[in-house]
Amino acid sequence: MVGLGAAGVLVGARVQSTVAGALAPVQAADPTGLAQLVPAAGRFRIYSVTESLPRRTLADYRLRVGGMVGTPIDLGLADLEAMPATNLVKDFQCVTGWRVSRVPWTGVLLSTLLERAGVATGAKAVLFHSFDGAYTESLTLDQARRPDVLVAYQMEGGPVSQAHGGPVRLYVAPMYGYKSCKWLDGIEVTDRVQPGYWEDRSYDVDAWIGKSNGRDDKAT
Ligand SMILES: Nc1nc2c(c(=O)[nH]1)N[C@H]1C(S)=C(S)[C@@H](COP(=O)(O)O)O[C@H]1N2
Ligand SMILES: [Mo]
Repeated sequence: MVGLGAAGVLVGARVQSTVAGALAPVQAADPTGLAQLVPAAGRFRIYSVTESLPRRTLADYRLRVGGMVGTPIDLGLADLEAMPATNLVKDFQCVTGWRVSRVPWTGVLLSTLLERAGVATGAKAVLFHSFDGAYTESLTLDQARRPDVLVAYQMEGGPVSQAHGGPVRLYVAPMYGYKSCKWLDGIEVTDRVQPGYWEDRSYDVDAWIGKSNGRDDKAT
């Protein structure tokens, strides 16, 4: 692959590891003690580019949709849950090679939120903000309106856990995992695509699974 390669993600991400209860590295990397939550990660690996896993209580959680929109909106988790829900069962694949097949996801289509806020003329893209204070991601408006791009509040049959980016994370089914911004608290409509955290570190902005990052036939 091009750029940093897999090691770039693993080292840069201060990876909190995981498969099948391999907890030692997680505890070592987690001064907050929140790593206890990680066994629930199951087949996933838990990533955070920050030192600890950020937390929002359900009562405190807000998702803001703003930028180039007609009507900025500000939603709590209950507001999201009251909107039409979409269920998807789809794979999750990290650019470093691990893949979790047939994951159930539930949430609100990003397109529904954009429609509700009203995208302004001249807008071209969407920038996602995380309440970890460090991670961002982006999509073109066309990508953002796809029927397999979800603002997810459930995965694997339960609430999105804190470790997986709860209470709300993005899920961009056709792209590598780094597009699926965890701890999502802001959706900003913009006039251009702004490269996100890993894209500033050499990963492709268009992160189509199997067709980006120079790994067309290496994605497994
Ligand atoms: N805020 C934030 N979102 C993030 C990341 C991160 O480090 N911070 N890592 C990304 C990467 S590279 C992957 S593969 C997935 C991992 O999701 P998981 O931790 O739920 O397995 O989250 C993505 N979203
Ligand atoms: Mo990833």
